[in-house]
Amino acid sequence: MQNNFREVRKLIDESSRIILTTHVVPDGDAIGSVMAFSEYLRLKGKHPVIINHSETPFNFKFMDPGNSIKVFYENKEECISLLENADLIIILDTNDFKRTKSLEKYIESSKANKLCIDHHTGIDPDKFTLYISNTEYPSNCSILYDYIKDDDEKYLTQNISSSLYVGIMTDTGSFRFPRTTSEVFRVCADLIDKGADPVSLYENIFATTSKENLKLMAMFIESFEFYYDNKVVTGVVTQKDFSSLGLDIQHIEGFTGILMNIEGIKIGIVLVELRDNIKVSFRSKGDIDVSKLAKEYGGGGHKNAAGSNVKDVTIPELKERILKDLNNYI
Ligand SMILES: [Mn+2]
Repeated sequence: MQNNFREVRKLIDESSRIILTTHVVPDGDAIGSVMAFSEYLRLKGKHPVIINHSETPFNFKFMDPGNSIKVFYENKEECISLLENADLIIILDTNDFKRTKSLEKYIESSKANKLCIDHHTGIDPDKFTLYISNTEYPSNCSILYDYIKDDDEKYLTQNISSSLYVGIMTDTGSFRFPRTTSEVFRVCADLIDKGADPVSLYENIFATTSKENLKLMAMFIESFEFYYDNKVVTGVVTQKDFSSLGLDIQHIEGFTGILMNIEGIKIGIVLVELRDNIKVSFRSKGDIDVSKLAKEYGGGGHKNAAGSNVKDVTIPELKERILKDLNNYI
């Protein structure tokens, strides 16, 4: 059963050793969520600790000026002990322990209460003590905005407002994805009134492309192939592409957007070769539900944006399989 804000507040009030975490390769909504919520908890007199599997991507580092986010593999012993001794573990912007990667087994075995606040499909209620899971929200930070405001507007400080703004801006593709409603703008207007600066936040995140990153983008665009009467486009990034430029997965932020900007495209598929699997991102327009397709490959997500990680297959093999499956979608 979906829980309400009051029940969540009570659980937080009763907890003292609180850990926050989010998904692997965190995006703006993930970092915005952990930063905003940890600051809110501190204002409530708590001493939360953020532990993430991944290092914070370089263009979101400015959001954590005190370097407060602990990266699991950098402080393994300490992080394990914090997870084992916690009385509350809060999972934000994902509902799947697997997406916390190296933290998964410690979250699974910890006796702490587990709280999920998230906006993705596919939550397993049995995994959580309490959860707020609402796929209607365009970003997890939008849920946190409602939650914090419902507690007391005074907690919407400039820092918290800025973090929430980043989550909403990035998860709505800078206010152009389908769930960009008038409510999104009402919330962002309020966050700007409370000190979020849309100009500097945007520049910090998006105006940071290096020469190498642009080269990677060029290689990615070079890889485009079109199918189904130019309604489907695929793009590929290989380990070789990454290593030749000294880059990694955090540098492909925004690549799916390039595919979906092409006129007439209904479905975009990005295949990224990682060390031990292939990460596939599915994007679609309108009523085409790619979350079902992602599910067939062991993943999930939203109707228009979903993803999977697939093991023991090459990119050409996987691409061929997916393109065949698309028959049912296009
Ligand atoms: Mn999100």
